[in-house]
Amino acid sequence: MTREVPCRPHIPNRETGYSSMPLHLKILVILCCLWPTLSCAADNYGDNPAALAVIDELVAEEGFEREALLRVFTQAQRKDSILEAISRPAEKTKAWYEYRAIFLTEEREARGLAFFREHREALQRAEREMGVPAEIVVAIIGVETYYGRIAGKYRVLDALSTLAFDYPRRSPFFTSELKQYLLLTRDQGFDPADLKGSYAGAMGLGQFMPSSYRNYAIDFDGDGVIDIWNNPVDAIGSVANYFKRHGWRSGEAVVFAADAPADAPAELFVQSRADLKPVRSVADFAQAGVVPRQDVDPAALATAMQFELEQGYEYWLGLHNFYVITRYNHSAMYAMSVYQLSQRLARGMAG
Ligand SMILES: [Ca+2]
Repeated sequence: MTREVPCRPHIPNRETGYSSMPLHLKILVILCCLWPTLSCAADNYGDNPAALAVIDELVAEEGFEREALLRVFTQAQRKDSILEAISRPAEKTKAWYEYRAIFLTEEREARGLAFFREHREALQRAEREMGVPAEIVVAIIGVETYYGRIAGKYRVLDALSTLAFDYPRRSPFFTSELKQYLLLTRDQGFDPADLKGSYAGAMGLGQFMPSSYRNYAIDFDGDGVIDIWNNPVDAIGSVANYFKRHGWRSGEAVVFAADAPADAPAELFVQSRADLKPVRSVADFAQAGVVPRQDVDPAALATAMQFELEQGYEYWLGLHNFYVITRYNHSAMYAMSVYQLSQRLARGMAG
């Protein structure tokens, strides 16, 4: 890197020159002149052309101070570990019986009940005000971060800068998230170099990306700051608000077990994230052989799912609220894990 940082030792009288300076000032001068070399050796984004373009945009469009942003990007570090994590070959897609074994454990249930007891007031208030059941909010936080225990160890600034500027395939997405991040830290008075998250920049107990934070995170304890990292009350309110804003319908069912013939055509079932939206009626599915085991409004729109067990399959019909869970993470198995964990938690909460 060729960035030049001016050497600015505090020399009271420049005329006296270096040789007549006291020893402690000489040391200061040497350290001060050495510092740019040391900081240039670190792989930061202070003079990266794409970062400078982001700075130009934020100055022009959002009224940021250029110098302040330059200081931020000088602290932003490229991390190879982040590029390795995001480029890791996708694991073999897990079958449902393997996937659920990760999330539906006695320990995750027990810790979820402990989280519920500790934050009962906020969870019940969120349920009253936003119509989203406590057990759904707890299950999301449990699946995302094990109730805040695994919320990410990367600096969000490093994660988003590395992916915006050194991961071309998804550069537009992460550049946009980086700008949202700089806006949210300015709005909330956070130091952008401080906050931690996942290698992809997902933050706090509920793993919000910066754009989700700006759109859906709320100050649920009323202290004037939206802290989804260290304040479980804000995290709970924010997850509930995310569900409310994505159309959760209070009191409605989520998913029903169904029966289907072993030779049912694969096209009936969710195959990819593009198929998650319910567009076909329960009656229509019943006619095609996917029959709910309980009474369900035949006019309700649903998606049919076929989940692989160690032997054979199980079948489900997901309704609108199931679709809302997939807005958090666009995967049917994710939504089913959250739902089934929530049902275990609900039994424990009632007991
Ligand atoms: Ca707060």
